Amino acid sequence: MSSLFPAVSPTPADRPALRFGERSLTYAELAAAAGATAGRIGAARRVAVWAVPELETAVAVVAALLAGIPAVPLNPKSGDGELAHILSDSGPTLVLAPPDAGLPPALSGLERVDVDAHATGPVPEDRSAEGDPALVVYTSGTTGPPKGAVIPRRALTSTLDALADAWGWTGDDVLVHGLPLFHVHGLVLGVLGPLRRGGSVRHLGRFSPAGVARELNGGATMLFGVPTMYHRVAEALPGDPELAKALTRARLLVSGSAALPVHDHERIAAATGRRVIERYGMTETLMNTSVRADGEPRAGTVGVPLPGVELRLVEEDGTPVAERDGESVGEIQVRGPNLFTEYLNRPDATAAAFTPDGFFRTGDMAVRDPDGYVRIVGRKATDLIKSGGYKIGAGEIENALLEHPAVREAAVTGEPDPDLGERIVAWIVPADPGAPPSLETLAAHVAARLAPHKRPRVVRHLDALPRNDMGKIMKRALNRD
Ligand code: MCA
Ligand code: AMP
Repeated sequence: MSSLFPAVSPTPADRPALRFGERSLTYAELAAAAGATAGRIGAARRVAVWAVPELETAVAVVAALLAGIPAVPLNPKSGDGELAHILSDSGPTLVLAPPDAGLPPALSGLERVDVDAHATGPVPEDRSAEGDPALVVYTSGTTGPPKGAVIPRRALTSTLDALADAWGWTGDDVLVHGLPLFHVHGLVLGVLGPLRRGGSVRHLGRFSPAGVARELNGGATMLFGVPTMYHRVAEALPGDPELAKALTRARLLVSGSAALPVHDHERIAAATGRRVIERYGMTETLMNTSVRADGEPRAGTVGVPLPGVELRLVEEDGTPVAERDGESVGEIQVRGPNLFTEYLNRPDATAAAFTPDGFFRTGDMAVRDPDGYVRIVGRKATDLIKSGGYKIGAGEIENALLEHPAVREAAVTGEPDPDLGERIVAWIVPADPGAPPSLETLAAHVAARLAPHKRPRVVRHLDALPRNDMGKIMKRALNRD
């Protein structure tokens, strides 16, 4: 039996585990398919997973976890340079992919193993220790290429069990979502979460309010999404009684990855009588806090620390912020079994991320209410942008923009956006002021090099970038006026 997934076994045979569109697997079928795949990757050091939103991705990750081999999920929309970086950094032995997936040239040097979702093989004996690496998930920083966060098995079990406690999450729950499967939200919470409970997940392939309505009206009990998805639900509600009915009957609506605007929270509450629960996490920490299902779902807060998570707010000089007055701001630092182990091949970045007493510095700024509820009020780094729930480093985009011949100088910022939370703005000093590059040109240029969610949505032309005496770009001086 697997200590991560006790329910992934040949019995009981007909309990539903996964459904992607028309295709589904019971627990017995998943055990057989993942067992067969595990048998084919047995000696690998690490495996890459071509993380399209399909059944095979879930089978591949479960197979790797059953085999005790760390999995590196790849965004199938990554640019060639991004893929090359992840492959050289993480050194996977092979890539797992659906049989019909076309893989880009950047993966041509890697052995390919096609995942057969209907193969049969035995579940391997569980020989892993809880500190062993389970996943390597790449996450953007302010500068430089993304870093691989090494997530141990203990972090998966502790975070998922803490969420079960906070949300009353059981094997009777049926989760619906349309999140990508190469990040913690969609993969760990959205696929491994239901499987650890012995419940099931229905993946929409692609998010839409209509898909959410269909599944929640057809027996699903929980919805996970990023705020952009809840914004689109809130927009659709006035004209869609089926959607309103669906949300009203759901057991739990959960938002995360970025702040849910109070306006969207209130619109959903007014139309359905249901309040969306927010939880707060990070690739490096998995989940830290949540509003509890049996607690008060107050708009604008991410709730209380999860069981096992130590959370403190600290000032710039490291002094703890003791006040729970809803006003005193400090950086959130966390410690607990939910934390990652290290950034792969980056001892410098790993050391910088932790305090001497083992707390992880999240970079998120927050206050605490008198009853302990955490409210996130900002972020330390202006060079990290959250757009559609994706974390995006300004530096990566600036480097891509500077490769365009029509760009002399570039600075990237995020600005408020009602749908995406923040939209990416490119501030450009054109090489030829008479022929400045258009938004379409630069968006296509960036989308060809990086994942398309990193493309700018707005371009503004300047004669020069504002710089301080040291020559550093003053991003806070860049604004609409
Ligand atoms: C558009 N596209 C392009 C271009 N423009 N492709 C190439 N060149 C272009 N110039 C394509 C895109 O690839 C995409 O294709 C489609 O057009 C739409 O793109 P986009 O506008 O970016 O998508 P959207 O509709 O605005 O997406 C909104 C979204 C998405 C669905 C909410 O942002 C999303 O899935 N967000 C989830 C992020 C997430 O899971 N974050 C978790 C990390 P196609 O249509 O084929 O897709 S945070 C985390 O894990 C922590 C632990 C936490 O707390 O949760
Ligand atoms: P990532 O590195 O992509 O895992 O993103 C983690 C970041 O997302 C956190 O550091 C927060 O800034 C943000 N985040 C996640 N959940 C929430 C939330 N519920 N409210 C506000 N910000 C959030």
